[in-house]
Amino acid sequence: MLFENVAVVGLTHVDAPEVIPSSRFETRLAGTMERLRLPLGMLSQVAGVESRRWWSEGVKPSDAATLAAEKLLEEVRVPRERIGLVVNTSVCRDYIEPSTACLVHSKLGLAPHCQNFDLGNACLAFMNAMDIAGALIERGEIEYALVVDGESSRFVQEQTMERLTGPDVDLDIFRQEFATLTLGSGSVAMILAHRDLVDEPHLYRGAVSVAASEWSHLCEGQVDYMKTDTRTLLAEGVKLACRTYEIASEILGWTTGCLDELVLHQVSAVHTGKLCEALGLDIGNALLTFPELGNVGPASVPITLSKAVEAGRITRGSRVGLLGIGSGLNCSMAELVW
Ligand code: MYA
Repeated sequence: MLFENVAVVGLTHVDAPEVIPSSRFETRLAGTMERLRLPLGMLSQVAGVESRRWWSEGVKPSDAATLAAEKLLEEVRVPRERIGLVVNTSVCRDYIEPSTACLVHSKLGLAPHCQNFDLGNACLAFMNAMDIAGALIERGEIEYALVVDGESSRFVQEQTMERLTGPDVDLDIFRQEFATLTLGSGSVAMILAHRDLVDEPHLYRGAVSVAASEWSHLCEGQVDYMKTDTRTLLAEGVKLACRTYEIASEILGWTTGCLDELVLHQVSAVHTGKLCEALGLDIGNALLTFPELGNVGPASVPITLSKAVEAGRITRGSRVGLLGIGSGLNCSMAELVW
């Protein structure tokens, strides 16, 4: 989906308060890892995830998302009654029903005419929501759209460690659950609008997406359990990213070195290295947040974008590529002209 008139008004993130180093997980799992002859330090040394963050006990996904949304509304001063859509994109949710978006709508005191719904597509949902919001804005259906995401990896990681300390855990079980330990928590919010409503618009040019749903079984998650075939996911994920990049290059006019900043879905050091090698991209153009935050699911791309802006890596006129991928597998690549 490509746009002529859609702008990002602003975005912001909130870091969850508790820093949980990977060494804490590995101390807990040391007995199992020694028994299975797995090297200690894999999370930080091989996956490159040194730590992740957790919300305090009891913080719900809607609380986390609302924190980011309130911070953003304070920063951009968009009148709440002019927001026509709020989409929550988190994998984590307060309940199966009602939607988490509905809870955020209520906590923010948004208007009755403001549509609210969840959009679920694993790690890709935030980028998908930017497209849905963009389409409604381009058609003139709404003035402002708010996209939020609040992830909490605490419960699934506590449950995973509990299981992995069991005496019956074998190498296959450990390998299937390893990726769960790379997850992290955080929240993010973005407001989009028609470019004419914004003084200095950051243009959202749109995205291309490619599906490879024959690989939908490679990473399956429940509230307390996630099973991942890490090796096949890496191989097929990189292949899909290569196919998507080819189409993005054609449709968005990407040429070697034309993007000033690459905002990547944050999985691990191995994934980032293989992706950049396969696409011929300069890893120096990408801010890496997985070492400190782990994989924050659909919040990874917008949190990394927000941190790159905050760090001054992205300035007015920068061409920014958003490279997202999610279990399914689905891949989207998008461009912002900041
Ligand atoms: S889904 C979440 C997916 N997240 C992960 O998979 C993160 C964790 N994975 C990794 O960091 C790497 O895959 C690891 C393997 C480090 C696991 N459990 O050569 P190798 C050991 C325990 O196969 P690598 C999502 O985000 C083992 O000792 N130990 O390793 C959405 C082995 O020795 P041996 C394991 O491939 C979709 C040694 O490592 C495991 O280099 C994302 C070396 O083995 C394990 N599971 O790394 C789609 N595996 O050989 C993918 C190996 O003797 C996206 N070991 O057994 C791809 C592109 C990314 C960005 C895209 C943007 C567009």
